[in-house]
Amino acid sequence: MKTIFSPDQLLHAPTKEISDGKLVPANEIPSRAEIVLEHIKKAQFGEVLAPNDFSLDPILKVHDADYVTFLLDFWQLWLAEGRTEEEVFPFVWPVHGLRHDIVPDQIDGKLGFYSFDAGTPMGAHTWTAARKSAETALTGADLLLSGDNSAFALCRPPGHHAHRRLYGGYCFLNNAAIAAQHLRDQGVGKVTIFDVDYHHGNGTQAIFYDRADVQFLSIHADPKVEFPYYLGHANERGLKEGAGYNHNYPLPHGTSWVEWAEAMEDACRSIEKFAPDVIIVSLGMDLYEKDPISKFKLKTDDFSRIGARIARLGKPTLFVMEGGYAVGDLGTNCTKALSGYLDTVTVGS
Ligand code: OKP
Ligand code: ZN
Repeated sequence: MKTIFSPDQLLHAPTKEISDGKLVPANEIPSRAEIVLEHIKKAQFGEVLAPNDFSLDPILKVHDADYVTFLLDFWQLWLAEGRTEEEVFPFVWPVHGLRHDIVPDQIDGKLGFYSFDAGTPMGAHTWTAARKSAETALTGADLLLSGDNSAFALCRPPGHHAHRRLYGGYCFLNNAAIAAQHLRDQGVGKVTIFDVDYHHGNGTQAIFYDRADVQFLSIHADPKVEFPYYLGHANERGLKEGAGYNHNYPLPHGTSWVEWAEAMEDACRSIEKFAPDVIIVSLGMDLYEKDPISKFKLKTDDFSRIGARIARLGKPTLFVMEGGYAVGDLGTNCTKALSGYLDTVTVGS
């Protein structure tokens, strides 16, 4: 299994975030990717490749042009308004009852217009890192298209909370969704995105909610008590042609392997029934018992079991990294998931 990563993904380096009503040290930091890379190299799963360059087209298939332009131009607009802070937070949003049809000219208005939380700082190099992260996922998708049976896109910043035209939850571009759409555009018939991150993949769900060609399944902490709060309930099953192709498994705080695995079995039955040509795993390691922002109780060895169960689905599989904030154990947990997959996989390489 090859891994894709670019050091440019480290350029987005927030120091603080707003969480639970206060300013705290940032959790989504460059060392997350560095420790995973170090462990991947030691594990010798295969080559580590730089992502290929892509035009903006595959990103624009998933995200609206005005949103991408905003991300791209953001730092220049910020400086042009004479602002000097190195990391920037939105603080006002067009919530229910306010207008959504006029994009403000002023930068604070734009920030709120294109975001859904205050926990996701932007800086001078956020766009560069986010674009590389998306290209890392796209390169992984291309490896599957050229015959590899699996690949690991070491994405950072993560992607699964990013909507068509909203950033939030540390995410700017939806890496998994961009890879899935790219696979579809290159002739792959059906794609499953299986999101095992502790948080609901609200962005991915929303992007494919009315589609039958991309199945979405997410096991996560119940949004009644956990971020991202406003999406991820069990009765969200998809719309129009997409009805029946969206599956949410909200689980309570304190969930450990047995209950989590039960949800996973149900999800795997739905995946088998859908019979995708490719599976994309939104691989979050924040299920871990020691994760500083999460409240599930999975242990290091449980990540091997997750990887092994995915291998038994027997489909070409792209792993796309999402969350995981217990940095000290993140490399181990990630390589456990991938080695669990590799030790079990039967077809191809
Ligand atoms: C991103 B990913 C709640 C704080 C929530 C945002 C979490 C984003 C997670 N106590 N902060 O899904 O790992
Ligand atoms: Zn998460």
